[in-house]
Amino acid sequence: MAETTTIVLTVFLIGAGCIIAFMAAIALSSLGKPLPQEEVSRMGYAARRWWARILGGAVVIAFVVSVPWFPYSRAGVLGTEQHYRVVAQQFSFTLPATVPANAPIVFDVTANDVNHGFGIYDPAGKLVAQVQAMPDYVNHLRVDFATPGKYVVRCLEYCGVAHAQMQTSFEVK
Ligand SMILES: [Cu+2]
Repeated sequence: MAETTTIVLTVFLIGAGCIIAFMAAIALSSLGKPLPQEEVSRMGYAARRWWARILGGAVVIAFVVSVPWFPYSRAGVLGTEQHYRVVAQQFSFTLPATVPANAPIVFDVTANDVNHGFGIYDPAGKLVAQVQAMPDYVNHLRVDFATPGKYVVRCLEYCGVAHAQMQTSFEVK
């Protein structure tokens, strides 16, 4: 605890020192006669031009660097997945008892009465995927379960008095 306090105090003092030094530098730089307005405008436009170039460059670099992570290369497996129908209704889910692990699958999610939420929790209790379950509409939720085990499904949208009890599970193997 004492160590944390020391770290926080050190970070605060260094940060405060930097801010004070920055303010002092600005105060010192503004000593003397004020600059003419044209000069201030010229400097302002120059700073803005450089800011636009730096930001524009950063956007282009971020775009180029992130190209390998675009999802288009994975489009090849689309259409080959197994589809599983999920129907939500007050206050239960109708869904398959088991789904395969390590294979891309698609849940076709709909509802019989009102809007529900279809939330999938992995064996460790972490939310891994979720989509809305709506009447007269099918949402396609694409998942690929790497870990076999028991997955809990919970309704994630308030749907009536027993909403809090609306949960079930399925097996991934
Ligand atoms: Cu609900």
